[in-house]
Amino acid sequence: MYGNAYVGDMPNAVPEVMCEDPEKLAEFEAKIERGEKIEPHDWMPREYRRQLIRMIEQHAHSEIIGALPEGTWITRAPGFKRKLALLAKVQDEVGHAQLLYNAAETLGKSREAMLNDLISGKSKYSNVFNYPAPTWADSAVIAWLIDAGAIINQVTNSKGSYGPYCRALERICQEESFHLKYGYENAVTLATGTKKQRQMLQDALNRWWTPVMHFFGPPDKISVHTEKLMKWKIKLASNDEMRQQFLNMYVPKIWELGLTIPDPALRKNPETNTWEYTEPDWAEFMRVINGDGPCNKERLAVRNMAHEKGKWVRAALMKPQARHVAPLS
Ligand code: BYC
Repeated sequence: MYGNAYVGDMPNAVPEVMCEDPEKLAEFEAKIERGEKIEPHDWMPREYRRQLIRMIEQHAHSEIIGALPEGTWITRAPGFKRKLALLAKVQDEVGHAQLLYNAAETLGKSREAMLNDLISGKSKYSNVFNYPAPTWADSAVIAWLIDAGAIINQVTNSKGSYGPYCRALERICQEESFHLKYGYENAVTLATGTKKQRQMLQDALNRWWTPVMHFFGPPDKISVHTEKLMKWKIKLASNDEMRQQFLNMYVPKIWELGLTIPDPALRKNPETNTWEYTEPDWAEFMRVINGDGPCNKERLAVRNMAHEKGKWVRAALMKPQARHVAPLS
């Protein structure tokens, strides 16, 4: 089934991809099959372009909005070294957004339009950043487990078909690896600390488990875009495959720290070699990604404020004289 891009609004409307020049489409798909990259100047189906813009834009928004929950801990980080590390991490995340907006722009949507769609609530961004980070342990869990999930997703998709997105992902993954180590170190410090610190970490894990399970997207059987994205190698693994990979790699590490995962049904089935778990509440997921999570309004209000306050900077940078380099005296 070809997702939701249809030409015309009649009941017998045809999927847009079927209106493409069949020869060009076949050539395009053969190129992807051979493992070659599609570059911005290459011919591509409108639906491929639309899907890439949607996904890369959402990813870019997730990076700038994702800087907010951890960003609130910069002024309160315990100790100077952690403050420096967190500052660098948050700065990296904003830099990732920059790389991703650049990649999305190669497909023809302007940065201004993307930012407007974020602020107006038209575009989505990752569910996880609509939850609060009330303790230092929450920032540790974000940096460890959310970044771990992001690495699984991004390393996989960096082998994809669209050149600019893949190159951005490769660079991003290198930085995310540092974030993961930083998050893990913070988690280990809390797990091996006082009883109060261990409890703080456990409470944070309890809060984040459901959002982390949601992070990889809805189950394959109800995912809207996976089939098409995988056919065109925009996505190299399905949502459930990535969730399984995360569980395989991180459940043992979480248990190793003496933490309890808040899902009594979680176990690896030795016969199927897959993890069984209680389905996280998908109704909650839908509410959160559609604007009704605990922090959606707050996140967009902060983003809007930053956008407004930065107006004069953008205007100054766009002035022709701002582009001249001052002569050396
Ligand atoms: N959150 O058909 P499906 C980071 C939406 S940031 C919100 O399965 P798809 C970090 C989906 O968009 C890294 N929405 O979708 C930053 C679709 O809605 P629309 C974030 C979600 O695209 C700062 C609908 O549900 N990573 O690491 O095949 C600090 C149906 O879903 C989510 C990326 O953005 C979600 N979790 O697969 C720390 C990776 N999941 O658009 C860390 C790039 C699904 O039809 N994105 N939806 O209205 C992807 O890989 C894919 O888009 C997904 C979803 C796997 C997320």
